[in-house]
Amino acid sequence: MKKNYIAVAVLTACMTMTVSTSQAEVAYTGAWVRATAPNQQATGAFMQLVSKKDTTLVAARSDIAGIVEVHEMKMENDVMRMRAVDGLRLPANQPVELKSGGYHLMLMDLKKQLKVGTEAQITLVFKNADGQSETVYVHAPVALIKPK
Ligand SMILES: [Cu+2]
Repeated sequence: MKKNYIAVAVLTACMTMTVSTSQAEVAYTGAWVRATAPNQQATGAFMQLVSKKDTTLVAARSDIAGIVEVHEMKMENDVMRMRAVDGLRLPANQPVELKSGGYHLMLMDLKKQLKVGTEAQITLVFKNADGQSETVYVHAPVALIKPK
């Protein structure tokens, strides 16, 4: 009797794992957050995102920042400008790079200094064309330059 119970528990665990794997459409690699000086209010977060299906990054948040926005950096009349974009589209299977000088996540209203060697957590919310949303929890090391 006890043996059966364990078998069922293992089976249930496997099923749960299968379900969550099949739902994961978005993956990230190479995430990092730029370290800050004391009292610095904002910094950037960078990574590569790829989705199995067309989807859009619709929201981002983090415990360490009051506001997290998707920014685009562009040269305009010889001046580098940043502006917030409403949603970042991820076409199926096409990696999108969030990097210095291009798209990036802007962490503003920082609640603490981000020190090298620590880790920042950022939550990303995606919505695909079918209206399904997916939440991705990003663990990003804090560094001065892009880690290798
Ligand atoms: Cu920015």
